[in-house]
Amino acid sequence: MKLEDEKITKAIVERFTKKFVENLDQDVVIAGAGPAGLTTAYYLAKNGLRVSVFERKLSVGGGMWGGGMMFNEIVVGEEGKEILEEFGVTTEEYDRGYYTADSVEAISTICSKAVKAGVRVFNCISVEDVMIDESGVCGVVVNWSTVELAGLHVDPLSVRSRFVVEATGHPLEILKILEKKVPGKLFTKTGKIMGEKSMNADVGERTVVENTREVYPNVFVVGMAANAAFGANRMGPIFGGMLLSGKKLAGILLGRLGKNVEGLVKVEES
Ligand code: 48F
Repeated sequence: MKLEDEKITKAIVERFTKKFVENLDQDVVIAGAGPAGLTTAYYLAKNGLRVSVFERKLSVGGGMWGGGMMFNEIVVGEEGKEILEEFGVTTEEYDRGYYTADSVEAISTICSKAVKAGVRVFNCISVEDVMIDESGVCGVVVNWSTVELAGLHVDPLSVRSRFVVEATGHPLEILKILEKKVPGKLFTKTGKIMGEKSMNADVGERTVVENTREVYPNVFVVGMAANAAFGANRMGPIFGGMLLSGKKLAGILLGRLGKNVEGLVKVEES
């Protein structure tokens, strides 16, 4: 059979368009495909929700690939290890309460499981704004990352969703937009972004789970973004908190949609 170049093009364009159009009205849209965003997405899709993840970069995975300072191993605690094992990632005990995993195996497996559970990941697309109505945020505004990089004046497109998840990590991009453009205060002590504090793995790992919550009507923070929003410490290359935060948020969002799922953290209203 002779391959026709134009058929290859048509297949890609038609299939992508179908995928994009079928995902314009979601239960949950997640900005950022790091470990926290992908873990949230996995548990949501596994429990029947329609979930899209928009990722600015060509590759998904955020900061997990690089382990610590590009030594491509990650560390997790006891509960983080259990989540990695649930994903099928190999872990190895280093010392009591400290487990390691190959960072490439970890993030590629988490992403694969999320996609197989039904999550739609759109890479090379950045969330540049939110959609808003009387109930609060009701979707995201997206554009090709290349448009942003080239500084082109090209209008974006919109995707509706019941809930939006801020999973952009340290830069907290979605919350910065909200603080600047949207009326009303954030659900933090100051009503504003409180800002990430310096490294303290012990505190940061704990608070990242505590800070996983709603931060503006229909907008939830997860992973490093949760600590940056609520003024808590960064924790460096220990990743259990990212996974636990994602799992907790999935439980909260499923609960908000009336689906309390056994094994996920119970609904916690902010
Ligand atoms: O930074 P990232 O990995 O966030 P995370 O899931 O995990 C944090 C850890 O990697 C590490 C840590 C704790 O162990 O401190 O840093 O909370 O993933 C965030 C992803 O969001 C993408 C970005 O490219 C990255 O892959 N991103 C950032 N801004 C946007 C975005 C945006 N506006 N639109 C789409 N994606």
